[in-house]
Amino acid sequence: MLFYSWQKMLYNMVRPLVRIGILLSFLFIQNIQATTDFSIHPGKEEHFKKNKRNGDRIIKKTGTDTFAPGIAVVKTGDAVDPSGAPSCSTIRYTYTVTNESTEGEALENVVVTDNILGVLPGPPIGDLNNNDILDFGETWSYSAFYDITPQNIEAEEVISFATVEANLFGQPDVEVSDLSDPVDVLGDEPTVVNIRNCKPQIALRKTSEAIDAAGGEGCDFIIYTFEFLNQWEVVLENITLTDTQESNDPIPGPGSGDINNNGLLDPNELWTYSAQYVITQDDINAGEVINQAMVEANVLGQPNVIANDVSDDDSFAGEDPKETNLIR
Ligand SMILES: [Ca+2]
Ligand SMILES: [Ca+2]
Ligand SMILES: [Ca+2]
Ligand SMILES: [Ca+2]
Repeated sequence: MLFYSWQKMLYNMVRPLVRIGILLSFLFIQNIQATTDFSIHPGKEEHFKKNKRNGDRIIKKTGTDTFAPGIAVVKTGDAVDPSGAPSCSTIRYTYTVTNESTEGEALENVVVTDNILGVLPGPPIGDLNNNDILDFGETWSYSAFYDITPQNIEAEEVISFATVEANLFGQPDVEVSDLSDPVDVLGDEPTVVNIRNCKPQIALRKTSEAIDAAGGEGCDFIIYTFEFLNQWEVVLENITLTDTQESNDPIPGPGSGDINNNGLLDPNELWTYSAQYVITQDDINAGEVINQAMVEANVLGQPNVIANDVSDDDSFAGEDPKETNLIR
């Protein structure tokens, strides 16, 4: 959850700054409006004066009859690949930029910046007259793909936001901006993409039986049985089972469980391995053998997205080492 907290913290840090930035721009606009040359917007001087009283509509939607250039960006995200199929590798973000000005003002120098993707390249879809100006009534949309990281998968979600900046057409000093919202042109909330289904989970149980050379209960060998289960919805590959008792060499297997025989640990497959350990005099003197196994795998095609688990002695949930009692 570290990444989640970091994202959230960053967002919480940035949000007030952006708001302060918007406010400062707003105050700045109020000052420059007093001296703005209105010759390029004949008839708008009165509106600017009203605007000075009522504020930028994007900052506070107060006035209904003000001349207030405004802009909004709505950012949505889905964990899909470029074909649109569900994915745990990429998120497609879509940014919808609207001209929220109150009296048909045009906006230029539109720049959309994402906190995880940087400045979005254009051209956007929706510049109907192809003049690079966000005319009143136009809705521009951008899209971009984000590569999901192992940290994102660990956090089970990706939290992000975008900002849009522009200026009133012909007036570089009259700036407008907005912080994105996932739904509402008036909102400023982060976009949260849930990738909980992408988190690989594997669970390992290790049981044992001490036997004699003839196969009955005894102190010659320990037969270990390792069972592990893919508990999530993604396919795992490169499955490696090791044990503290043995060398670091992986234990060969599986003995059973690869139902479709593809060498991959598919969702809900339960693989079973077994290994035999020769009991030593030291073990007998100690009265028990204690050890623990670990299984590790990665998501198919994503070597950096690792699932692993340390064995429990009687369940798929715990982390207790296996104690094999040798006292007869
Ligand atoms: Ca246009
Ligand atoms: Ca907003
Ligand atoms: Ca399989
Ligand atoms: Ca465990």
